[in-house]
Amino acid sequence: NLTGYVEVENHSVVIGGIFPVHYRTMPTSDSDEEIESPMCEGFNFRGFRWMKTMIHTIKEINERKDILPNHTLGYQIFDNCFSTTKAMESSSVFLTGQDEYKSNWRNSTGKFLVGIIGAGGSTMSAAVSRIVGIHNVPQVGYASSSSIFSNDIQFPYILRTIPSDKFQSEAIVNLIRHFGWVWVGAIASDDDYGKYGVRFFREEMERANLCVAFSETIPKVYSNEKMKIAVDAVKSSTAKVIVLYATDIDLCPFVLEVIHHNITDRTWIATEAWITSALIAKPEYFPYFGGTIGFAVPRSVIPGLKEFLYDVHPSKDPNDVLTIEFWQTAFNCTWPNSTVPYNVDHRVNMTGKEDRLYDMSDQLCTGEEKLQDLKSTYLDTSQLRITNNVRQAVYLLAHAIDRFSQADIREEYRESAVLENKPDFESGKLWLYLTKIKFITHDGKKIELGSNGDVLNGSYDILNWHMDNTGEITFVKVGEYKFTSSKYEFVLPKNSTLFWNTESSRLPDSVCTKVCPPGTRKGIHQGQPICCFDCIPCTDGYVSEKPGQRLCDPCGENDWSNAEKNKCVPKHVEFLAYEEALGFTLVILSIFGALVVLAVTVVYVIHRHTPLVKANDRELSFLIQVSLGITVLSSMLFIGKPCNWSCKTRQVTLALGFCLCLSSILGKTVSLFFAYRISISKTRLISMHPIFRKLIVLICVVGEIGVCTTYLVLEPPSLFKNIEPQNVKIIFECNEGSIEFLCSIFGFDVLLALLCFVTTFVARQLPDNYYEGKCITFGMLVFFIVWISFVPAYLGTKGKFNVAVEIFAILASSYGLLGCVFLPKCFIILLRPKRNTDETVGGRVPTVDR
Ligand code: TCR
Repeated sequence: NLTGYVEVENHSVVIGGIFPVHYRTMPTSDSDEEIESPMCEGFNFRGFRWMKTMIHTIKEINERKDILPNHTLGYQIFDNCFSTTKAMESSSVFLTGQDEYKSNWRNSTGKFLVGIIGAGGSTMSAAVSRIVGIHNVPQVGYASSSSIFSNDIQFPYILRTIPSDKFQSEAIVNLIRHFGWVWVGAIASDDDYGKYGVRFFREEMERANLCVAFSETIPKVYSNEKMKIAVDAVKSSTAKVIVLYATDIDLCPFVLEVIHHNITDRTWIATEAWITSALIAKPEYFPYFGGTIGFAVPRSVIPGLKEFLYDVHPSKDPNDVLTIEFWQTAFNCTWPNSTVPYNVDHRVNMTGKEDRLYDMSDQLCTGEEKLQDLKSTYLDTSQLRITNNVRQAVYLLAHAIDRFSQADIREEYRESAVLENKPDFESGKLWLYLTKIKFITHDGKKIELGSNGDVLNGSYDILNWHMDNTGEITFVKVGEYKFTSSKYEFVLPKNSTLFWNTESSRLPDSVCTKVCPPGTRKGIHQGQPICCFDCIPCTDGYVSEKPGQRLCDPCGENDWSNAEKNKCVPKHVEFLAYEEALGFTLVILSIFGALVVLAVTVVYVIHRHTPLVKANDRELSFLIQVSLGITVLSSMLFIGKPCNWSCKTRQVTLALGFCLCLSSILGKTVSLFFAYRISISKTRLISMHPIFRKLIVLICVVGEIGVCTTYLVLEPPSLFKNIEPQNVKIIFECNEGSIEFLCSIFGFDVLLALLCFVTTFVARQLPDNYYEGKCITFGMLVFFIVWISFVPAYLGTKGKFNVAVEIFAILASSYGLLGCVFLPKCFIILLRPKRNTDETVGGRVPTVDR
């Protein structure tokens, strides 16, 4: 029941081989009396080519004079039908020559079996290795890439010429990273290849901080529900890039399912096992699978192989059932008198129905069919990748035997010991040679394996599926991935054209959540993959300038976030500006005040000879006018962007202005007070000499100037930028330096004001000239009310309003004094000139003369 090829006669040693020449075993019919090994179905042209390649390589080695010059290699090759049971059956036949069912073991070929090539996929190799491993028979895998074989303890006698999937999984993650995908799905076949490959892939993804959107398996035996789970995962996920970790044969039902469900707009990442598979790279599948990108074992050209492959004809050997089946399947005819019954392929399709792909044709084969006209995977030598691995596997074994046969260091390893097939020969010893073999292949590649039988360094081609002008799928090499056990090199030239099967034909993006735009940050949910997140706007004062930031960055001291939170902008600077309404109004008020003061002065100057003006001490009045002008205009120093000099001058000017004003008033009131004392004592006291009034003013002003100067020298006020990080704006204000000094200069003013008030209040009974005393009392009251209410208002405001309150107080008090002291007099001077006569002045009261 096992099919394959044997050639052992006249050969010194035999190499075993196991290849998947069929896709699957047929279900056994229960009615059979005898228990039989299941039959195979679905002819695999690729596997047939691999098998032929092994034979071709052995033939080549036998003809060579430099390897094993005195000996020739025989072979015994079996088909494993892509099934574990068949593979194990073959391996037991290798060792015993008998079917598993019969228990009397005997030597299979009568020759020494040095090693086995195969057995195809990882799961089968693992099974074979369990049997032959216990007999220490070395095994060289050509397609068994699973990382499990790197484990020396579990699989001590297996070597391979295909790199471990560890490298491929790493390579896939690097590819994903290269294209900026972060959210990728994975589908694996339900065997050692898919499962271990995807496991490694997931670990690598995690390490690279990327996310696996889903990870499903394709069932080995068709199951509707299991397939549905995988397909639904693909359909419902937002991941547009999906890794398919499976052999082409296992992948077929899934591919049909994808087409059945019309799943387009996905980019598939292929593993080396299906990237160049003719089963999947069919033009009719291109709308769904075009643009596939993935890795492949480097291809090679094998001299002479093409001719050897063409040299196949069923008439050569009527017992060669594989060739007959090949012929029948390739040309869809029946070989005359053929006993080959299984030329069918029962494939279960996505609807669960059986789908007969090939059937016995009524047409008889003539034997004249032309292989040249045939388009078959078997004859396609453009993609010799695994095929080349088969060749290298055979060479590896042959080189080891060669080396081994020359080693005569120790008796039991001598050539004769091997070649005379002595029973005491331990095939396990060959292993020691196998792992040390280094050789150069026909295409100049260096083959060298690690002590655990793994390929140490190598490369993958990066292939991309394009459609050429003739409507055929071509595998375009777009880059290369070189690796050693510690390093890798990813070469994907910029100018290589990539085909993407997306609507826009542009690089697909595969993300769970779109990258957060600037102005927001990623808010990752607890327990969810890091690739899925919410975009949370930055808080005030924080920005994210680049898309996809994890955190928002704080703006510097002088900056604040803009409304979109994507840029720091200079903080708004706050001060009472001339341009704004409030500032402007205050300026107008202060200029108006100054003009009124000027007007009063003009009136006084014009009427300087009238009794009223004379009676009230012209000089002091003038000084009051000047000082009021100063205070009114000093409010201008508070408006506008503060700077060092304006900070220094503003309070001092104000204090001096008030000092001058109040001391001048005091000068007046003091003389009133004296006049009063005179009037009540009725004694003729010497009235105050006018020079004393000026002296008072002088002393007060000089004192105030002294204090102010010390203030400015010792602890001057200065500009202060109020930058609080949590503040939206920078407030330009003045730091008043020493509060004590400030209080004392204004305290002096207040003292003067109090003195004024007291002296006039006491003298209020005096019917003075033009109610001077009463007016001043009233003016002082206004002054006090304004400044007392100023205090709470000042403390209750911030920033520029603070300044505005102060200006208001200055203007109000100045206007108050102006109004109270000068308005009634101007009224009399201008509108009641009759009252401004000597009689009035002198008639009522003793003149406070000068
Ligand atoms: N390793 C797979 C089997 C396999 C394969 C292939 C089968 C590989 N490459 C190409 C057919 C064609 C890689 C395994 O199971 O280990």
